Amino acid sequence: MSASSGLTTAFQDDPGPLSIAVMGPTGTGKTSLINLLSGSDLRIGRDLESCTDDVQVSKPFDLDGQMISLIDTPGFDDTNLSDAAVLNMIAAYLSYSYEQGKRLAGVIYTHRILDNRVGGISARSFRMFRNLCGEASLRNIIITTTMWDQVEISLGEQREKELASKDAFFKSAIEKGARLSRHDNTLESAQSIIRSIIQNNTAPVTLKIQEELHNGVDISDTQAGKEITREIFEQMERHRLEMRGLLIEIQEATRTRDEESRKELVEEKARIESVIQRLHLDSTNIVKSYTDILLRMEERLGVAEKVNAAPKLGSQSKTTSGMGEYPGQQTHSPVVQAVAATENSNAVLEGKLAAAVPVVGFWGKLAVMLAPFSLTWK
Ligand SMILES: Nc1nc2c(ncn2[C@@H]2O[C@H](COP(=O)(O)OP(=O)(O)OP(=O)(O)O)[C@@H](O)[C@H]2O)c(=O)[nH]1
Ligand SMILES: [Mg+2]
Repeated sequence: MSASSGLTTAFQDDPGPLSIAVMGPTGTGKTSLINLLSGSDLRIGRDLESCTDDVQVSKPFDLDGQMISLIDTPGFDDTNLSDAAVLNMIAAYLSYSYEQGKRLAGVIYTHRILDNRVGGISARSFRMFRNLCGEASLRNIIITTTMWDQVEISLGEQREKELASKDAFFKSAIEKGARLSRHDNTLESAQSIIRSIIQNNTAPVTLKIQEELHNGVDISDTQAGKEITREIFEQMERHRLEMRGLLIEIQEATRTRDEESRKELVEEKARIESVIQRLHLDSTNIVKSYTDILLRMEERLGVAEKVNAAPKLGSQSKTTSGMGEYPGQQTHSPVVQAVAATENSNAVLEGKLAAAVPVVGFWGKLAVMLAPFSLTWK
């Protein structure tokens, strides 16, 4: 039996490339892994700034005779985007592709083995990931620790053991079928992650959020949406308590005429006030953005219709536009471009566009509206 027949067994009814989503906190190497495997040129991060700010799809690549494409996502602890915006983007893509009949072969969750403590951010990101994926999909999930080329192997192994054995980290996910793998920045380790997803699964996976949105649940009522709201309220409550303490300190500084301290405290109060305001906006954004996305979608669909109406340049040829011109190469590619270019089986959902997450019925409607564009989400 050839390698390719082994790989395709589970998915042979689907002639397109297999889709695998890559998620995880910012800076954990998602885009680098995708570029390494696919030969794509998606932008990777420098310093501590978050990089990927929209959902983007790699150009398809061949592994053991099976075409695969990888879906890159922004991390939940993004420095520029709120968690709600990130959820909106990921959910919109997942819901949209699901309605187009595309199914995921699996999901890779990345975590830096370099981090000697798994802080609140990593834990929160993984919690969000669990809520997004649900329990039933865990067998299709590979938790990949990255950057093994930067850590002493014994130290890495010690951390890996901890990650796999502590309830706060990956233990319960592993017990329910998720698997751990390592990536040391080599093509070999990257390919073995993909092989283990494909060879170990017998069916494609539907993530919890895809199921929820498909069944008409509002984004804010999905498990992941509720988790985001809960976290936002928790943060707001913490800041409100801080604020109360500050007010008492300001009163005290005023009473003792300590002008310097009073000034500093007032500045701190203003900072916390703006954080609370931002969190409040985040909490309402999930629902409010429905109207925004509807308007912007309609605008873009108008353009897409024009694209569709125009004579198709070699539209039936899947190759003429060339692998090098896939939309994922463009920053902030509009969905219209993705629609127009999907004959080449790649697509990017513009982050800002997808940031407004819809009620499911909208996506159903959108799927119908876009049907004439023969979208092929791979
Ligand atoms: N040494 C080493 N560096 C890596 C590895 N993977 C990624 N990096 C570096 O880590 C930084 C972040 O990588 P990205 O691929 O942009 O990470 P990301 O998860 O896509 O980050 P966001 O897009 O911000 O969510 C870059 O400077 C990469 O060069 C790895 O396996 N080994
Ligand atoms: Mg990235």
